[in-house]
Amino acid sequence: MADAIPTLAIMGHPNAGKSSVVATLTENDRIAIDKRAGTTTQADEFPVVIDGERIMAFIDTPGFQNPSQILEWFQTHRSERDLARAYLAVHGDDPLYQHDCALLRPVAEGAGIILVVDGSKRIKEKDRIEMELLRLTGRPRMAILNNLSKITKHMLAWQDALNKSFNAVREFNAHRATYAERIALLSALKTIDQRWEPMLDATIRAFERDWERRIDQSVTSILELLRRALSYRVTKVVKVEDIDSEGERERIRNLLTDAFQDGLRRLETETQDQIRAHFRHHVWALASDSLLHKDLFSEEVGRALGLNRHQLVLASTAAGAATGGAIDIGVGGLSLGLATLIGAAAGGVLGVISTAALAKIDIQRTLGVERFSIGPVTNPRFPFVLLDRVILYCARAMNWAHGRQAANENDPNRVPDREIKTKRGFTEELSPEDHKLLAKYFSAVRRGKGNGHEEAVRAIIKNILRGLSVDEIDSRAEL
Ligand SMILES: Nc1nc2c(ncn2[C@@H]2O[C@H](COP(=O)(O)OP(=O)(O)O)[C@@H](O)[C@H]2O)c(=O)[nH]1
Ligand SMILES: [Mg+2]
Repeated sequence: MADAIPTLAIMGHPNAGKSSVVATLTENDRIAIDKRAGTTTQADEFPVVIDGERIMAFIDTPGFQNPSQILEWFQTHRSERDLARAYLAVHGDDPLYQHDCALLRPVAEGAGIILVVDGSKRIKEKDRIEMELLRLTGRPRMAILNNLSKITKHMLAWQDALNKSFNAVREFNAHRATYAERIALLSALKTIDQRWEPMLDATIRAFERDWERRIDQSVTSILELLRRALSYRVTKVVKVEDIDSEGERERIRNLLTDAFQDGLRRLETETQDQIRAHFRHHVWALASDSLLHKDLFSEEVGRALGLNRHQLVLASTAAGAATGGAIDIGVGGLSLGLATLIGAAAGGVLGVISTAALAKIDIQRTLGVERFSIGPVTNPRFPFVLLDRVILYCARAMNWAHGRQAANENDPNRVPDREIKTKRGFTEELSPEDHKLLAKYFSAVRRGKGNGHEEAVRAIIKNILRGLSVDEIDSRAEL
């Protein structure tokens, strides 16, 4: 088994965070994790699958029940070459030893060992027993310090104790580990068994390729969102006799504006679903004050994201796009072939920062009906806000550890999140040239074009996404 792909048995106390570590390393947020001890009752194998191929496996174990009993046996049978295998050969069929055997079986079959400890707790006698018995197995073994709370005063003692019995000791937080930290952990596994080196190198390369591909897929989803959102229109046709007053027209205009905004919200949600799938997330918890919780057209979102006014004017002017504000209302009577444009109005507003409408509403009369239509988006700020928010969503998808699942975020003892560098818009930090390029692209896309700038825009967005998963994200926001 272990000859085929690197296989590691995750061991440790119940509630040390074993299942969480496995969930994070295998990016599987459907692994059962529970506050109550004993959620994991048998050894389950969780493979890492890339391109349909199993490239390594982690075995989530239930944790030790009688470590002193196993240690005693190991100590009196030291002459055995392979203690785990010998233990199973003797006790394998005895129902009394079922639990210990289930625990040791993967090791007996050749798996390496990862011991997970909660570094925030004091080391107890039971821990020393576990360390010693794992040392006696003679297997390649690494220890992971998974700090479950803010308490760090025991960490040094753990480091000392673990260093004596393990080939490698690493801090790894199952709730906060980033992509880079996962790769670093896999790299460190190479040092505990040289025979795994080629396999793990291949595994790491596969991970890196896969990560790059997810970024590409996400950029594709984002470009698709921009294309769809910026060319989006809503039309409503009403019989002339049903419109008996200007008040009725006003009502229809409002309905149309609502439908338009709902449509844009829906496009955003669909894109978010795609991005979440690219990064293999099914569950997570958002902090209640997250910008991702806020309405796309809300004041907070409008204020926090997108370009500042100065940048926007520069970019829009260069792109030859309307800077908003000016909307020709009341060009009544303009003839459009058979149809007559009988009115135009501003539809929707974007946050507090924008004085410009989101889009223009036209009303045309033809053959006994009035055709109300809204869109595409004319507000020059909106695409930057939309882009920033979908990037923020990517940051969340890329940096949320799968082992965290939808953990209770209100625990006062929990380690605070690192903050993201850019609390405000990501696009705001781009160069004026990039702003112009984006503005040109947005204005072309509005007219159903935009292919000419697409490659350059793809490169800009890709570069931003790459920057979201840097090695040291020491300032990460509550996303
Ligand atoms: N705050 C925090 N909680 C964690 C972390 N790792 C695990 N937990 C929590 O500790 C509890 C036990 O975790 P679990 O992975 O099921 O432990 P297992 O019994 O060793 O498999 C769960 O409530 C987890 O959410 C961590 O890194 N940080
Ligand atoms: Mg478990």
